Parts: sequence; C-alpha cells; structure tokens
Amino acid sequence: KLFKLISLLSWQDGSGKVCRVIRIGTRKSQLARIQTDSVAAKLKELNPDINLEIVAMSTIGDKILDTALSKIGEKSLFTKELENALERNEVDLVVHSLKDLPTTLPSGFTIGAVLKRENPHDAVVLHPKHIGKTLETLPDNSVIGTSSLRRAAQLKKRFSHLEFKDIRGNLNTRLKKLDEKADFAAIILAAAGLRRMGWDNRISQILGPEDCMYAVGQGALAVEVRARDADILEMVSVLHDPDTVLRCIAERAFLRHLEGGCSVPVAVHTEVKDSQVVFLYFVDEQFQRVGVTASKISGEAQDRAERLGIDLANLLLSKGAKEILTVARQLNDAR
Ligand code: DPM
Repeated sequence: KLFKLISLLSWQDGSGKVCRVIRIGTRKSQLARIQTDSVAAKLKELNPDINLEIVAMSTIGDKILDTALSKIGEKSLFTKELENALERNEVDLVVHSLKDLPTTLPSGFTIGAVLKRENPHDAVVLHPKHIGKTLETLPDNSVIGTSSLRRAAQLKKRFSHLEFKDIRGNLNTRLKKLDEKADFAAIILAAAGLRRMGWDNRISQILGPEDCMYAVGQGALAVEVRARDADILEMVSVLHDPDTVLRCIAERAFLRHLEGGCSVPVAVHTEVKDSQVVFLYFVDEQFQRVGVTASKISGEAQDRAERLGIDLANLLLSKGAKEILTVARQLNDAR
C-alpha cells in the first residue's frame, strides 16, 4: 500500500531521477505557517531532491475563539484535523508546537522529530502606555491577559497586586487586543512564538523559573508522522535535537504521570547538565516514549529521561499533587 502511494506521488524528472511529493500539513495561523516553513526549509536543505507541498487547515482550536482553551475540553484541540489528514494520506507529516501535542498520541501516529528548542520561557508584552514597567511595578489591580491556567496560577501567587483575565485568539489578534484597547495592561505569551514572528522587540520581560515555569514541551517544534511510515520516519529523524528530545521526554513523562493536560496548571523547568548522550542505532526496534520515536538517540538515555519525569511526578503525587489537580479541574469546570 505504501509502495502504491509512493508510486502515485512520484515521477521521473528530466534526468531520470525519481521525484516524490511530500505533503506537510499545518494550521493556517501565521505562526503555524512560519514554523512549518522553517521545518520544510531544513528538510529541503537535507534532501534537495524532494518536492515539498504545504497544506494548510483550520482546527477546532482555531475556530472556537471565545472560550478559554482549558474550557473547551477537547484534548487534541489543535491537532485532530491534521491527524485525520495524516491518516487519510492527504499529508505525510505535520508540524506542531510540541506543547500542543497530548502526551498520549492516538495509535498509528508518532513524533518523528523534536527540533532544537527555542527559548522555552514565557514573556511579558506590555501595553504601550506601560513601557518601562515590569509585572512587579505595574499599578495595583492591573489586568494581565492570559488564558493559560498555568501562567495565571503561578503569577497570581507571585504578584498578588495583579488581576488575570482570559484572552484568546492567535498571536496577531492578541497583540491587537492589547494595543488597541485599554482592557489589558500586559499579556503573557511564549517567548518562542514571539521570536518566530519577529516580535522580539515587544518582549519587555522574560520570566525565569522563580516567577513562572514553562509548559511541558514549550518552545520546541515536533514533526508528527504515521508510525508505520518508515521512509518518512527515517527522513525526519535527522531533525531530532538530542538534548531537546531528552528534556521533552522527561517533561512529557512527568505530565503524563500526573495525568495533566492543557486544562491543569502544571509547569516545568529542565536543564541538561554534563550531557552524556550516546548515539546508538536501533535499526528495527521502534520504541515510542511518550509518543516520541528517536531510534538514533540512546535508548538508555531516553529511558532515564522518562524515568526522571515519572519519579518527579511520583514525588509530587506523594505530597498531594493529585488532590490539588482535582480541585484545579473542578474550579476550572465551574468557571
Ligand atoms: C498550550 C497553552 C497555550 C498554547 C497552555 C499553556 C497558551 C494558551 C494561552 C498548551 N498551548 O501554555 O499553559 O496563552 O491562552 C501555544 C503557543 C505556542 C504554542 C502560544 C503561547 C507558541 C510557543 C511554542 C498556545 N502553543 O503560548 O504564547 O512553540 O511553544
């Protein structure tokens, strides 16, 4: 079946070389397009003979703009339509922000590449009239826009003089809502997204772990493929960044063990120290760890990363994390 598909999509060029069209699925937002184009450019550079085509689609997360993400209650908010297209062979790979991918993928799919992480931290973008201030020096009762429970939970505790309100929409919409109205004194966004859009100049403060830890997988791009499509899996595997993969396996294992999703306030901070990544080749063994297939990265190192995430989750569970998350979910459902 795979062979048939390849022959349907391939032809010989003037020099007799076989060309194949590889279709890449993406969401329609400008950020998604920029992220997908960057992965496409890397693939083209590594495989000059391939022909890439980009197919843009809308997802539920793009269509429902008036509800906080955590309230929509659909797990694969930004990914379902793209996975359907993968399943129907309409596209061969899909580029996502890793933090939007559930820690358990539907069967038949895998993350074939996790690219080098951008700055994973959250950033403060101020309303122009507050330029020069920080979260600490903003006036009492200033309203901060974010619909991330994770951000609001941490920042409320740290900056009790501020108020937090939901803001939805893609990055362009949010910046417009901030600048053109007086509803928000500042909004909180991932530094990585702002940087990719070329809006670094709007970042007035990067939040360190003492203020606000980031979301699992934040700042890393992931390439999702059909788990059985060995050709595509092999092609994208060279895009893996070893340090990023190991950090993200640990983070995703942690979140999965806590049974968290995008509706619970779970945040992380990871670092790689004295990296001891050993490169081994597993040719016909395909282990998936929290949805990731990285057969050229030491399986032992991946196991250790996964174990680390699970151990930390267990430590928190023993200190009452389950009860806290249950209450957080109930409060969120009642919002
Ligand atoms: C997820 C969350 C948000 C996105 C929840 C969270 C932010 C929602 C909001 C799971 N996905 O972070 O606690 O602010 O209302 C998203 C962004 C990026 C990927 C935008 C952002 C770009 C950065 C990246 C939305 N998904 O967080 O500012 O590649 O990590």
